[in-house]
Amino acid sequence: MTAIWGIVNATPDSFSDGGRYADADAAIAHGLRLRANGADVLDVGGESTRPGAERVPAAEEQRRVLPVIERLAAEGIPISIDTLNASTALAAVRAGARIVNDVSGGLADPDMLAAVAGSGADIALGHWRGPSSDMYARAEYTRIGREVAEELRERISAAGAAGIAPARIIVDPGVGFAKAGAQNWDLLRELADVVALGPRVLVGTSRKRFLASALGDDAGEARKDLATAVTSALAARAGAWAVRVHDVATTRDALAVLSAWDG
Ligand code: PMM
Repeated sequence: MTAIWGIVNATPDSFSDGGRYADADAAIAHGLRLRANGADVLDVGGESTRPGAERVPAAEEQRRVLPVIERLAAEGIPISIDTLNASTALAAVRAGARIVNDVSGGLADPDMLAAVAGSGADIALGHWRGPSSDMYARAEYTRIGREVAEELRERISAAGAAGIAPARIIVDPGVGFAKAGAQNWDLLRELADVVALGPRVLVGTSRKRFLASALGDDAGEARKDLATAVTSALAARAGAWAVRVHDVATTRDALAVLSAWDG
């Protein structure tokens, strides 16, 4: 069955003034809830990669994520670290993370692939064409599935050249990264091109902006989570090995229904 990656944001909660320990405690509690709801992996991140997001210094990113990773890994939960920084990836693996989730596929930090190679961790390589601040300027495709697969193939080669064994590689088509609106639906429809590359495929659609073209602009979180469960089940049907979601319980149910349907 398709695995579920639960998203744990170790970013400051702008609605609380509880300070750093309160933020870490909240992220840990959230991770434990997602695990109880059926997450197979917890994906911990300390820097937003959303469109238009500004970069966070690596030292601050590590201050946010390391206590959270240490605690959740100590519970025996498989952890991935969502980062663009090689130094954060290494520190996270030392703290117990088993997978490095780099949405840039090793492009943002020239040291990333070599660092992961030496660490023994698996790596998820995302399809990426540049920083979140201006990624829509690069959202031009003629046949998106094939182009994304081709660009991911280059990242797989680069990871291999850096010494990462093929069995340690996961690829991710990067829904929302340098893709606007309907391009994301086209990409999901053509997911077979990415699955055909060979490595395990991770797909992240959770609460993303493109869902509005199905639901309307005013859909709240609950409706976006339902839409995410549907897109995640469809991605699973199309061959995804794992899906990355905020609301684990809804997607868990959708995957269970898919599995019952398939018998
Ligand atoms: N999307 C976001 C962050 N990290 N990692 C992977 N592997 N795939 C994704 O699609 C992905 C990611 C951005 O979404 P968020 O800010 O809601 O977490």
